[in-house]
Amino acid sequence: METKNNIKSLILTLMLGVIVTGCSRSVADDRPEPADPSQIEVVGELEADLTSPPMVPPPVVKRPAKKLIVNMEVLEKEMEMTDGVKYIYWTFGGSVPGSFIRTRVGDEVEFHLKNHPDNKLPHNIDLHAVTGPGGGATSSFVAPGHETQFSFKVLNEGLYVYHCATAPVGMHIANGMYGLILVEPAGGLPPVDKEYYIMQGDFYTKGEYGKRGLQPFDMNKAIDEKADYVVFNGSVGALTGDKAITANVGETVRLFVGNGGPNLVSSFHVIGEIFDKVHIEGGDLINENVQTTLIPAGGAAIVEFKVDVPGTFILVDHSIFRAFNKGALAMLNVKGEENKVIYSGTEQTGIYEHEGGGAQEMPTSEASEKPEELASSVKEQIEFGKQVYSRTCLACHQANGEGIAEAFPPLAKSDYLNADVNRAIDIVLHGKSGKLVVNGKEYNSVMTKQVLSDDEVANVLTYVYNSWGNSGKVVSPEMVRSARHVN
Ligand code: HEC
Ligand SMILES: [Cu+2]
Repeated sequence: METKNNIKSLILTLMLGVIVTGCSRSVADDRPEPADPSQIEVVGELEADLTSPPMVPPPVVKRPAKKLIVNMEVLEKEMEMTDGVKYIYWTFGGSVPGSFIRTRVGDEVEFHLKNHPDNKLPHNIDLHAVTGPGGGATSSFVAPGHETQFSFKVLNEGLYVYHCATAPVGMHIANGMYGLILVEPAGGLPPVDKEYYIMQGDFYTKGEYGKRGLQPFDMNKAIDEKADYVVFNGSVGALTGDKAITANVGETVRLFVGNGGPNLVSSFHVIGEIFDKVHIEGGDLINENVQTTLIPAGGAAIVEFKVDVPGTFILVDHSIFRAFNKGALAMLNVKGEENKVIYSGTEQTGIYEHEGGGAQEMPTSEASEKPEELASSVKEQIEFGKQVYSRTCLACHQANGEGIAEAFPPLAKSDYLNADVNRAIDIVLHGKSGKLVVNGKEYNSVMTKQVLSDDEVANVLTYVYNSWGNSGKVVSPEMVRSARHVN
């Protein structure tokens, strides 16, 4: 009896021991964190993985709060605003927007801000995710060749803008000094298939949109809020063509969208998609089934949607002249099976002919008045022509000259184009409407008259004729001049 009881209690003790140790181990891992984020203890240290746009670092998922070391370097560097236009950008980490920082609630961020020795100006950083004076700006002022360090506890989840706050603040922001910092909740955001980083910004240059050369910042235009460029990710076409973001049919896409300003608010919209969810202003409140979300200057939003059909989806600021005339246009390419239940191709053509079908004129510009750099060789004609093409024709005839089925005829290997050079000149000068057949396919639409100088027309057509398997014809400004005088 005694022994039996002893054995029984021994077994009980052993079992209890197993249960208790088992429990205590899982308690250490899954113990609920204090509700007050300032009380969350950090476990170990981690160097933050920073990414340049449109990529974002991997999700935090279940990692505990840590001491997170952020190493960020300010770089002043020349980059392209659009074909043929250069600009001296001031950047956090070498890109516009700056490197993406991904944290979680409770992290203790140790921020190291370096100012590269080749830079010309002092800078600092104000992170909207920081609770503290100047969002860090008062502690991070740093001269070229120096490094500064400050720490903050991450208290509020959400998507936040960071920017330089060195005087003149507007100028530092206008030159590209902004980016996003994401604070995930404990356990992370719900998983999705694709995540991207997009940020709008407005730019002010001495020369108007497309004016070639290195363009300096224009303070007066910035004060008047008259932007020459409104772009996603720092330049015209940063996310179009080969650089478009991508997804597959059936996937859920999450966009971290910020607006650096300095001046303009963004009416962010994706043509042909509806946002299933929007974290309004980057916070906790989720709105559903949204067409266009307003993103203030110095604000952000997280938008999520499932892509159901293949195609190219155009991301725009729906203040629409900014999209089609100032650069605020990006692309999402979705690949996969069509779904005719959701969307079934062309059912009617000619919908763009609502203005009577006649060739319409583009509003006049000073294009013909401004002095222009003349091409001195065919090679230069092609080079300059490519720039005209990117600014003027690409939106319709596409980067590869293949056009868009049913809407815009191809210029690549176009039998129509190659058959008659004078007719092509005439089309660019005077526009074209009515039926025409290109490579066996009929088009019945309208191309507006293009307001270009004789040299620009000569260059763009020479570029077109010398690209994508076309005949290699050279169009001279004289040919354009005589065609202009016929009409
Ligand atoms: C707003 C959209 C749009 C723009 C911008 C545009 N085109 Fe077109 N283009 C069209 C359409 C539409 C047609 C067919 C018109 C019709 O159906 O009568 C066309 C036809 C043509 C044709 C004859 C058909 C062919 O494929 O060979 C040529 C050549 C041409 N465009 C060249 C240009 C060049 C060069 C530019 C830039 C300087 C340009 N287009 C800008 C829409 C555009
Ligand atoms: Cu700065």
